Amino acid sequence: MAAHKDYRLLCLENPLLDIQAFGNEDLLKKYDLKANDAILAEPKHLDIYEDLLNNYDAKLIAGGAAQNTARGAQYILPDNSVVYLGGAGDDKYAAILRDACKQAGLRVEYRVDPKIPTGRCGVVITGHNRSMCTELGAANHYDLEHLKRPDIWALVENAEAYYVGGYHFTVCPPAIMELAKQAAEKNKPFILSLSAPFIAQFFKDPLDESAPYWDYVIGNETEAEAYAESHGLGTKDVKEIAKALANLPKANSQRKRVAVITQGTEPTIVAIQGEDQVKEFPVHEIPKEKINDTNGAGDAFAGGFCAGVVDGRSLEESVDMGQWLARLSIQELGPSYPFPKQTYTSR
Ligand code: 26A
Repeated sequence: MAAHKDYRLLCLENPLLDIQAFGNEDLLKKYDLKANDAILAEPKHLDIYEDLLNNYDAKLIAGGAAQNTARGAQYILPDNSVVYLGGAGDDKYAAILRDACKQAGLRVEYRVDPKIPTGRCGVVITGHNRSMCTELGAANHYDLEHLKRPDIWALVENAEAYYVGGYHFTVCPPAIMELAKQAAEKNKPFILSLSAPFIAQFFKDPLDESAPYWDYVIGNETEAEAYAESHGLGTKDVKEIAKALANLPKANSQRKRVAVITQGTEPTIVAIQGEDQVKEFPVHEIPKEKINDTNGAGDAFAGGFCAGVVDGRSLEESVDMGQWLARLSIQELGPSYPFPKQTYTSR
C-alpha cells in the first residue's frame, strides 16, 4: 500500500458494551422484544442486563455499531488509520471497551463523563436473529463541545473520510451535521449508516437534514423498507428504494451519491446517483453451521466497505471487502474479527 497519513477515517457514534447471550422465546417474551430488532431500552427492559448476566451466561463484548465498523476498517487498513469518537463513562465497562479497541489498533477519543455509566446493549441471540436493547448511558451525552475541542477538531480536519452511525441521531445531530458540512466543504466522502428501522421512523427530521450530505448511504433491507415507509415512497422494492436514496438532492455535486443495501445472504444492492441500472453483488455464502451469530454483521460490512473507500478501491472491490469482513465476523462471537488477522486479497 502507498504511503499515507494517519487517521484518514474518522467515525462517530455510541460506544456500548454488548451483554450478549444465547436466549429463547420466553426471554424475548418476558421483555417484550422482537427476535430481530434494535431498540432503546424503556423502564420495562432495564432488568434484562442482570438477567442475561446471571441466568444466561452472557458475555461482555465490545459493541456500539460504528465502533464495530471502526474496528473493522482498522482491521483491514494500515496501522493508525482509524479514529473513533463517542461518549463513555469512567468505569469497568469503559475499560473493557478501551482495551478491545486498543487490541484492534483503533484510536478512541471518548468524551468521558465520570458521573454516568458507560452505555450497554443487551443482545439476545435466537438462531440467526439478534435482538438488541440499548441503554445509552454516557453515550447519550456526546456533545458538540467535545467535537470542537481543538485537539479533536484537528483530527476532524486531518481525516479524509467520515463515517457516522445513524444511531447517533438519537444523541447529537449537531455533531453529525458538523462532520457532514466539513465533508462537503472539503470534498471528502461522508458515509452514513441507516443503523436501524427506528431511526428512519422516529428520527426522520434530523436524518433528512443530513441527507444532502450523504456521499454513501449504507443500510440493510429492513432499514431501507422503514425509510421507504416513513418517507411515503410507496414501494417495498429494495432496488427502487436504493435508487430513491441515491437520487435525493445532494449538497456536494463533485461526488455522485452511492446507496448500498445489504440483504443478509441475498445479493447486495448498489444504486448510483443518475444511473438507471442498479448493481447486484451476490454474497459468498458460508455453511450455516459455521455461523456463530449475526450480531455486528452489518457493521462489519460497513467496516470493510469504508476501508475500500478510504483506500481508493473501486466500488466493486469495496463491496467485496465489506462482504468479506462480514463473513469473517459472523463466524466470531458478537461483533468481533478473527485473530490472528486474516488478509484481504483482491479477487
Ligand atoms: C442508540 N442505539 C440503539 C444504538 C445501538 C447500537 N449502537 C449504537 N447505538 N443499539 C445497538 N447497537 C450496537 O449494534 C451492534 C450490532 O450491529 C450493539 O452494541 C451491537 O454491537
